[in-house]
Amino acid sequence: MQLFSFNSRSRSLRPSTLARVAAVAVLFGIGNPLLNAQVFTEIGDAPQTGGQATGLNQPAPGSNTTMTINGTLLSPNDVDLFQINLTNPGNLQYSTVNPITGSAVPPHGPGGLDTQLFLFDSLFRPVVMNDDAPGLNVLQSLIPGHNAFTAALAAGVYYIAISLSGVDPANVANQLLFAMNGGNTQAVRGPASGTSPNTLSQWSGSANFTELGAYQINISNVPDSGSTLLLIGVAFMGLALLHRRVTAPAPSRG
Ligand SMILES: [Ca+2]
Ligand SMILES: [Ca+2]
Ligand SMILES: [Ca+2]
Repeated sequence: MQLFSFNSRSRSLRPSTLARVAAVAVLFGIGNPLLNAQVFTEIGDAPQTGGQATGLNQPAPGSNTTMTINGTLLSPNDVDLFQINLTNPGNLQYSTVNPITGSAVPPHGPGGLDTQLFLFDSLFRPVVMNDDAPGLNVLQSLIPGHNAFTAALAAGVYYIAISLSGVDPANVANQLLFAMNGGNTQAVRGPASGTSPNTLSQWSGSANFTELGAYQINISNVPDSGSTLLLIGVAFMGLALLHRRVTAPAPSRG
């Protein structure tokens, strides 16, 4: 990949168009995530308790890549569980707020699939979940990065699960694993208290509507505010340097 071209007439180092576009893309975070996305497509029907290995690894911080999972809910009670390998779990956002999941074309329902997203650790203990994305007034789900439940998580294997609203994870005694937060569907919810054992064994309840079809889960790095400021600062320095090199007069040949 050529970032700079050497102009033999002016003997000045000029940034290539690619370098300028890359600098602007870094500055504004507009790189197309699909260019570098790790994509996993559900094989058959992913299990709802054992997980389906994805081979997906958390993208490098700031790389603007995502992990994307494409799948299908085959029935109102279908649950799909996927294994993911995370190096910095606190930075990650999980979302089904996208045109595929939100499409209202049947067999989706009005407003698209009414999804829920759940994160479990390697022992299938509950970490965090969301039904309807906070503040967006949509039926799709969003677990934001840097939330209180993932901030201190260690690197390792985790599981992300998707279900329709009303289908909730439970332990062997059919106790629900996540707090209810008073029925606030837009809440980002952590583990329930008092459940024993505190591990996933089954899914309880059923969706009280008939909808099914394709979904997409987008897992992306969300830099913390300090990293974001640093990235913007580096991008500005890069642009300033490029500008100096472009506008600097060519050195005399003496
Ligand atoms: Ca499925
Ligand atoms: Ca399934
Ligand atoms: Ca929902």
